[in-house]
Amino acid sequence: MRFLLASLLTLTVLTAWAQKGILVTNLRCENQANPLGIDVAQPRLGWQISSSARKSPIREIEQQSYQILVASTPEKLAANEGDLWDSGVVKSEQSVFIPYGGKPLESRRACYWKVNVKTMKDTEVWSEPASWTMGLLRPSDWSAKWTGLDSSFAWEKPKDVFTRVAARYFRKEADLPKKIRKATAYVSGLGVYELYLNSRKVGDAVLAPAPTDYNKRIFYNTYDVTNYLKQGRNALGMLLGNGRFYTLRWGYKELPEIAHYGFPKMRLQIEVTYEDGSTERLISDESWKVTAAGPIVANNEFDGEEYDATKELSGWETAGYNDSQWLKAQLVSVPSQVLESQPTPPIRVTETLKAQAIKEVKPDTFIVDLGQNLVGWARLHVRGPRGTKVTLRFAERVNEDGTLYLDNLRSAKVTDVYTLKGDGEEVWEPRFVYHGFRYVEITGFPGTPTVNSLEGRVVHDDLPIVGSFASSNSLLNQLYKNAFWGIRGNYRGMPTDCPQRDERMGWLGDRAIGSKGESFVFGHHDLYAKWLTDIEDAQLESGSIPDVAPAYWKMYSDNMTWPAAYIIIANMLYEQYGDDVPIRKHYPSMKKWLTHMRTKYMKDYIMTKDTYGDWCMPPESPELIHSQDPKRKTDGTFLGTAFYYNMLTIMEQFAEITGNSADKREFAELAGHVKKAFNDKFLNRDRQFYSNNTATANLFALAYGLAPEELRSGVFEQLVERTTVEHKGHISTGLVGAQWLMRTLSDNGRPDLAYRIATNTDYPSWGYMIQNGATTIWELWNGNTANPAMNSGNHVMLLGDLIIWMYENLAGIKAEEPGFKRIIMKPTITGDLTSVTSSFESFHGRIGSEWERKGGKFNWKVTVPGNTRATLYIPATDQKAVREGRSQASLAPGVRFVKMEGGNAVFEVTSGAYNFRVK
Ligand code: RAM
Repeated sequence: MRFLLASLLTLTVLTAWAQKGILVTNLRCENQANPLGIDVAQPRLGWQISSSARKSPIREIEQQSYQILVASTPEKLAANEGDLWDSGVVKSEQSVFIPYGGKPLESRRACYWKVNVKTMKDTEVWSEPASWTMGLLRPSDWSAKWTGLDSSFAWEKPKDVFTRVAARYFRKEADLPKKIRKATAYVSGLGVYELYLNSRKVGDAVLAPAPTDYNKRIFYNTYDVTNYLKQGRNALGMLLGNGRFYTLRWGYKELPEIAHYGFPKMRLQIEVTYEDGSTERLISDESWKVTAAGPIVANNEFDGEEYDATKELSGWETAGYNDSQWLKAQLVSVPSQVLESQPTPPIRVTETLKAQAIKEVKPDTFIVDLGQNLVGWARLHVRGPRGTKVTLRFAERVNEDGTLYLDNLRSAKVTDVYTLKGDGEEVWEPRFVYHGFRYVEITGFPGTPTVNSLEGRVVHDDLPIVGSFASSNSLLNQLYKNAFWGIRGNYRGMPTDCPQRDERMGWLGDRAIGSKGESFVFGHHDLYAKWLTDIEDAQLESGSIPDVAPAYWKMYSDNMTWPAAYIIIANMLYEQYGDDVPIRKHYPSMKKWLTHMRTKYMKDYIMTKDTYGDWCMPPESPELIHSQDPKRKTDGTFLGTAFYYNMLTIMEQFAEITGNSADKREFAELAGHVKKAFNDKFLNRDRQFYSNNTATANLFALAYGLAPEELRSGVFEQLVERTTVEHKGHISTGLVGAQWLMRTLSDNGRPDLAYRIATNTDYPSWGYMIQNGATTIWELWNGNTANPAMNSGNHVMLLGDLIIWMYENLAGIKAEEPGFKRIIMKPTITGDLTSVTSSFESFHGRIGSEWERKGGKFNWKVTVPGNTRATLYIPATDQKAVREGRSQASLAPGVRFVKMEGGNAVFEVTSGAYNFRVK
C-alpha cells in the first residue's frame, strides 16, 4: 500500500515536471517516523533534488534558492498561500535541517507544506506536497488520566527474583453518537503496550513506546484511528506488559540492581471530530476496568512470556463483553511528568524467517535451526488437545550433541510457554519479550513438529536500510551480512550491547565509533539523537556520566572511554547527517562532564581514570575472557588521557559551532598541556613508540593527533611491526583500539595490512568467527572457546571501524562536509580485491560507487546526488588516460580536473551519474 502510494506520487510528480527534468522529493520533517506527533516547536525541514531522467540524469543540479510554504489546509497550499509560513525566496544552498520560521504552531495543528527550488539551471521546481501534524505540546492538553492498578494479583510472583508479572488488560466501552470525520489516539503504556479498538490492534508497532529513564521522561505515540472507530458503541482495550518499567529482576545479587518503576500503567486520549464539526474525547481514567487474569500469565524480557490460551478473554476488546469479574482501575501516578512524543521510529516485526531444519535430539526435544542468529521471537503453529503445554527455549548455539547451549545466557531463562486451547490450528507469537537466538528448542509439542511448526520473527527499531555493500571478496560480503544482523538486532529503542543474556543494556562504549559505521547501514539519526538524551538524563548533578544509559543499571564508574560516546556520537550526527542541534543541545552537559573528570581525576594533565582498558582484546589462552598478560594490555591511564585529549579537540569544534569562543581557547590551551604531558609520560622518543608499544597505544597516538609530526612515521612503523611480526598480520586490539585500526592503517599507507586483517580466517579475526559458524559478531575474539560467563554471540562492539572502512575506504564514500554536502570519493584498491559495489542514501540523496579493475583497466560508476559535489580520486598516471562516457574526463560535462596526487587524477564533479574508465 505504502509502495503503491509512493509510486503514484512519484508518477504524478514525474508527469508534472518531466519537461523540466528536475525533481524535488523525499520531503523530510523533524521526527519523520512519527509525522502525526511532532512536538518540537520549530520542526526542521529538508528535501532532495534529483533529475527525473533515470538513464542519463541531468548533471550540475545545484540549489540557488528555495522558498518554503507551510499552509493550514491543503487547499491553501495548492493556491500557494503559505498562511503559516512563507519563507520568501531564500538564497541558500541548504536543503536539509531548515528550521520552521512561521507562526507559532499549537498542539494538533496540521501543517501542509511544499518547497520551490531554483537551481543554477535557472529552473524553478515545486516539490510535491507533504504534511505533518503537531502533537500534544502542553501538559494541559491531556485530560486523560494515568490509569493502572498498583498491586499484584494472587497468581503473580512480582517479587520473585525472576519477576513473574502477568499482562494487564484494561477495557472500557463508549458511545460515539454521530458520524466520525476524524479520530486521533495519543497513547502511552508502561513498560510496553498494545492498543485495541473494536478488537483490532492499532498500528503495527510492537514493544511500544521506546524505553527511557521513566524518572526523567516518558514517550507517547500518536495514531490516526479514524478507521478503527464507528458511530455507535465502541470498545477500547489496552494491554500492558512490563518492558523495562517493572524490574526484570528482584533482589538478584549477581547483577547490579535493575531499575524498578512500579506496576504497569497507561494513559490514552482519543480525540474524535464528528462530521458536523463537534468534538469528543475518550480518555483513560478510573471508569476503566482491569484484570490480570488473561492468557499472558507472565512476561519478562529476560525470561520469556507464558501464554495460556485456555484463559483467553474472548471478546474483551469488543463491545458487549461481560467484564463484571474485572476490577475497577485506579488513578495512579508516574515517576515523571515529562511526556513527549516518541522521537524514534517504532519497533516492528520486519522479517519472518523459515526454519531451515528440525532435529529430535532427545525424546520429546526438538531443535529448530533458523539458519541465522536473529533477534525477535518465534511464531508457533500447533494443533492438539486443550491444556497441552508447548515450551520454547532459545539459544545462539547448540552443544555437540545437538542440544541447546544455554551456558552463555547467565540467568536469563529465555522460555516461552504456550498452553493450547484445543480448537484446531493455533498460531501464537508472544508480544512482550524478545530473544537473541538461532536455535529454538521445542518440548511438549503434541505430535511431531516440522519445519513448518515454527518461524523466526525479526524484531527491532524499524530504521530505513540506507546502505549496501558488495565486493569481489565473499568473506567481506559475509562479514557485512553478519554486521547487518548484529546491528539491527541490537536496536531496541536504544542501542544495546546484546540481545540474549540477562543484560541487554545501553552500554555506551560499545556503540561509540561503531555508531558511525552503523550510519552507513541504517538511517539511525533519530535513534542516536534520542540516545544522547538518554545519556543526558543519566548524568548526575556532579557531572558524572554512567557507562550505561538509560541508567537501568547505575554504573557510575567515572570512566573516560565509555562516556566519551556522548561526545563522539554528537559529532557523528553532525558529520554524517549535518545536524548540529545535538551539539547545541548537549554542549553544556558535555562540558560539565569534562570539567567533572578534570577536577576530580586529572593529575598534572594526565587522566588517571579508566575502568575497562582495551576491553575484550584477544587473550593469550583460549578459555580466558580477559588477558592477564601486561604486555598485551594497554595502560588505562594512557587510554584515559588519549581520550580526554580527543574530547578536547572535538569540543574545540563544538565551541566554534556554538559560538563559545572563550571555551574554544580554553579547550585548546588545555589540550596543549594534555598533549605535552601525554608525550612526556608515554612516548619513548628513542624507539618511537608509546607506552608498552601495544598496537592500541600507537594507534591512538596517531589517530588522535598526539604523536609529534616528526615521529609519526616511526610510530606507524611500530604499529605495523607489532601487527605483522608479533601478531602475524592479525588484530590485537579490543573494542577500544578497534575503533581506529582499519582507517589508521589504510590512511597511513598500509591498506593492504587492513585488508589482510579484514580477510583473515584464523584466530583472532572476524573471519575466524565466520569459520566457526557465526552469523553475527561475537563479544569475544575467542567466542568459541572462552568461558561462557561473558560470551555473547551477538555484540557489535568488536566491529570497531570495520564498516566505516568498508564504505569510506573500500567503496570510497566519505563525507567531506557535514551531511555529505561535499563528498570525497577515494576508493582503496588493495589486495586481491577486484570490485566493490556500494551505495549510501544520504540526507541529500543516493551516493553510488561501483568500481572494477580488470586486466589493467579500471572502471568506476559514480552517482552524486543533486545539490552536492564530490572530489574523486581516480587511479591513473595521467589525467588524459581517464575517460568519462564518450569523452576525455576533463572535458565531460560536470567534471573538472583538479590535480594529480599520489598516483591519482583528482576531479571535482557535480551531481549526476558518471561512468569513468582508465586504461
Ligand atoms: C559487558 C557488556 C558490554 C561492555 C561492558 C563493559 O558486560 O556486555 O559489552 O560494554 O561489559
